[in-house]
Amino acid sequence: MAAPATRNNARRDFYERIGGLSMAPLWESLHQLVPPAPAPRYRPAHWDYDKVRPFLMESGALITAKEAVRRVLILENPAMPGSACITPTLYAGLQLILPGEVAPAHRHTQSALRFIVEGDGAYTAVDGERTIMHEGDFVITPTWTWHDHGNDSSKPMVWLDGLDIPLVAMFNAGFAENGESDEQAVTTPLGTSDARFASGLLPVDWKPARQTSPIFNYPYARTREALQGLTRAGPPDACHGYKLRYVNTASGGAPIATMGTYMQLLPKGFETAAYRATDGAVFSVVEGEGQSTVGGEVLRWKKRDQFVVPSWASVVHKARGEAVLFSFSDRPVQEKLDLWREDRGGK
Ligand code: GTQ
Repeated sequence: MAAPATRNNARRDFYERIGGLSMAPLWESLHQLVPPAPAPRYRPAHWDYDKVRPFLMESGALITAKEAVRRVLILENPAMPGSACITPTLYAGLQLILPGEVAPAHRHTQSALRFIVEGDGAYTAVDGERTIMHEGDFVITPTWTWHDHGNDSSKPMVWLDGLDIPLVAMFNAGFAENGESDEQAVTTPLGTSDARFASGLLPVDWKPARQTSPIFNYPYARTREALQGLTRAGPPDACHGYKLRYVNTASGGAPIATMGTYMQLLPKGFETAAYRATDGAVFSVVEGEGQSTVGGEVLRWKKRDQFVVPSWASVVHKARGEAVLFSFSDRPVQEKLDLWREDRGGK
């Protein structure tokens, strides 16, 4: 072997020459390409609704829902500027729709979830059926379904949009098109999906045509009741408190193929045991206040705040009074690929 300086020069020269053929030496980057454990390049972050809401309302005066198509303030991970991502696989935004407005019909291959943060009575329509939304409801917009949103109530409505935009972009599998009219014709009466699919039963000969749940709206009233029931049924889990996952009753899997959705109740004063998992998750605070220590960083939250926990970051939640947290992540995708892991800190 030559002396180190000569050797390094020879290597640099070699890298330059193979670079001309669009090749690179694996040995210079092997450790980063195949890290010993997840080393996410995004951060924990928190959006205080008291600070966010005035900007949302200001956006309402700047542009109509019709002109904007979707009047949304994107929640972008501060470590990924310009990416429109909250995690490398997930998109999140807060959508505002004012009384009398319509966000015109379109469809895309990206799947969306709506989690209602503020307001009552606006609707979203999917393939000819509307659902009226209330705070805490979780509503799905399956891949490639026509959807428009409207607000026939007298108050602004704000919801958290969760989409698999970055994941679909990674596959370069995105398609989109606009509807012929702003509002879809209503072809299915209000409450039809709920009546047919939402009671843990399915019409006897019904067969799913796709992986998404036949349930359109998972209303908060039922979710809350389920959580309350769980508190009476046994002790809280050390890492999660009382945590439920939303389910596609036809498959047992997640309601949306690409995004898992969860709701958890933390009893008054409860502090979770340290926990980490490979799915980075976006949280929306439904009730109460508290704090989450995420990779050593303390995020203090209260009702209607949003926050993000990166992959493999250790998290400890602590509720002041009783608190309820909604969250979503790419866990179903990781599970399908045999990638998902968790670390319950030995508990
Ligand atoms: O409501 O269809 O936040 O297409 C981003 C893209 C919402 C929607 C977003 C979208 C939508």
